[in-house]
Amino acid sequence: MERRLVFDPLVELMAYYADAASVETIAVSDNATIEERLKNRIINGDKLGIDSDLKKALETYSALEIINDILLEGMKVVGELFGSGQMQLPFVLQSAETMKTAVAYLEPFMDKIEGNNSKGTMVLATVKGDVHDIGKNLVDIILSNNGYKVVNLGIKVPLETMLHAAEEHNADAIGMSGLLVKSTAIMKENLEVMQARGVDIPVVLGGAALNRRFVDKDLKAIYNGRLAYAQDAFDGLHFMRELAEGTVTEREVITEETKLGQEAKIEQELLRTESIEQRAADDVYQQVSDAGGSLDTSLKLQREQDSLANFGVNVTVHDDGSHQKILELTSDVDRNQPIPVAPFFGSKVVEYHILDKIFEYINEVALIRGQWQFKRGKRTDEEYNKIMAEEAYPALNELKLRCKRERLLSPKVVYGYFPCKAVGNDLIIYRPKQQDDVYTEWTSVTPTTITPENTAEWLRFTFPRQADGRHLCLSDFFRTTHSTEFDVVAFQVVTVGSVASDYAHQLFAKGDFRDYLFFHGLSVEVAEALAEYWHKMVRTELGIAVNDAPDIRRLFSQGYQGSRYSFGYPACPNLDDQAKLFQLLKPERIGVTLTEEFQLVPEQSTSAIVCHHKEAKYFNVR
Ligand code: B1M
Repeated sequence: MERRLVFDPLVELMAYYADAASVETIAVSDNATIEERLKNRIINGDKLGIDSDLKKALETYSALEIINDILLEGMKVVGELFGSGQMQLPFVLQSAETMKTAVAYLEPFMDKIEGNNSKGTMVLATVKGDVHDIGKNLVDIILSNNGYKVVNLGIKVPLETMLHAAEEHNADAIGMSGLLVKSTAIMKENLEVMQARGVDIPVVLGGAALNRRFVDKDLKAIYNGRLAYAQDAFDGLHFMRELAEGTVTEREVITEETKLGQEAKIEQELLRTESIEQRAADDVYQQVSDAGGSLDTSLKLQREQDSLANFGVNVTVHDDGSHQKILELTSDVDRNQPIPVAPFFGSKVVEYHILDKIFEYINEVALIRGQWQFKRGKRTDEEYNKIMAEEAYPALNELKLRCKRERLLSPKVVYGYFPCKAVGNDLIIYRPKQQDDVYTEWTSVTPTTITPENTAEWLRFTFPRQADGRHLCLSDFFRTTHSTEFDVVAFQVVTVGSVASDYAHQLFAKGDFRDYLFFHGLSVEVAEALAEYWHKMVRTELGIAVNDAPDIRRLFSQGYQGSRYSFGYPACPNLDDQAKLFQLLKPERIGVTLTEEFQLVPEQSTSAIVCHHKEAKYFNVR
């Protein structure tokens, strides 16, 4: 049974992101006072020639007064404009850059006696096992340039390191960030340890896998210290502001009684906003997409269709060859689809240098609206198109040229085709019996010479099955062990190389915040584009690309036969399957390694299992 998209995910996604506007530049008249000029420079992100204005201001004010009373007032306006949806993130970062430039100019004029002038200190880290950097770094940029001291400990940070740093720097709060679902469990674990040790320092938590409900309901119940959920970097700033304003500077002591009262209040609030919160949780889920929304919208569609349909479940008893009776619960997926002929068995490494080809596969919606956060807001089409034409696309075009000129991206692929068969929820991958080096194109077993005699089981994946709906499981898209035919599955790992991660880090370290956001966003979306492009190559080699939608943008919403699933996605959520994929492909050959928490290094890398079956589309096993 083929499932069809009945609406355009791209259009859906554009509507989803169309919720913020951007602000016009504030004109600075020649008669403006020096205070106005400086404040407006911050708001406009105008750092060119700021030294002369600062020099003039120093005739009247001390360096500290300039920072606190003039420049930070400008940043406050920036925060308000962002909060009200009138200013786009890239412009906020440009303001932060200007702030940083100004502070660097003023620093030598500050008395040593003025000591630590910060409004408060946050120890900030991405939690253990998680490599995601950008969200935390945005928090760092916003806080540091609003007068707070940030001790940024980096990624994969164990709790001990955070606590040690908090003590050493006499921190007012700890900020934990994390994008993985697992990271939410690590945050919980951290809070439990802190609670057990009687630590009650205020903590703020952020990251895409979290939601307010989880923090308010589950996490607040286990930690006596002040705890807050931050949806974005400015929420982190508000939290620190509250601390600085004294509402919680004397660490809030929550007695059992007040805690119970607080819980009741939360419960009441949760009940009242049940539907809103549920929607918010769904929203988080909706955002969970590497494909810039196509995954989410496809899933949404699938969910809608599933809720209307009444699917049968097949239960069969069979013998798996070892004379064991297996009770098999399967879906109604057609197991008799023709199997495409693989061009080879085994794996290959490809170094790909034609960036322009990969650029064609960039999902610009995911990049411009998702990564760069240019939002449409209440602007008319005309106004928004103007921003696209004057800001977003020139930035994109310039950056593409820079990437080519300075070789900032180094695309590499390792991929392969493997014989396979399914049994129940397992997918068995076979290898040649008579060939030791399997990390090459196999010679002893080819798609035309394969037999049960010249192959042996190599490894097997066990995928979860949907508890309801169609009862789908990834293994359903392959021939079973009953069949005399071997099926074929492809795997791929792509990267744009550590050169991209290094360059992004350099931009952040230099304080080129806007460029950092732009380049990091582009580099991760190019990794995704390379994955999309390579999936296209795989379909072409399998001879099924004839079913591709002609418009590349339709490919982002699975306008092709089969599917590319990444481990960690809703259909195959077990990230530890990455280890098996590494066994099959040895991606170390293209410089990609796996952390103990199954994260890919360099960051701008992604892996996938590719199914050719017509019914293989995104689904969710939750
Ligand atoms: Co992928 N990825 N990804 N990915 N990716 C996620 C994280 C995922 C949730 C998507 C999904 O399920 N479909 C999922 C993890 C699920 C899980 O845990 N099981 C996932 C997966 C599975 C993977 C791979 C493992 C897939 C695979 O290859 N098998 C793979 C792993 C990569 C690796 O190991 N290096 C992978 C790859 C990739 C790309 C390379 C293609 C790309 C870049 C990844 C990267 O950034 N390093 C990518 C992307 C783009 C995403 C999503 C779509 C977006 C991430 C992002 O860049 N956000 C993501 C899904 C999602 O988040 N919606 C997803 C932009 C960034 C600025 O936001 O960091 O959330 P964020 O920070 C925000 C707020 O959250 C908040 O403020 C920031 C600014 O507003 N915030 C704080 C964050 N921390 C805060 C702290 C605070 C306050 C606010 O105070 C302390």
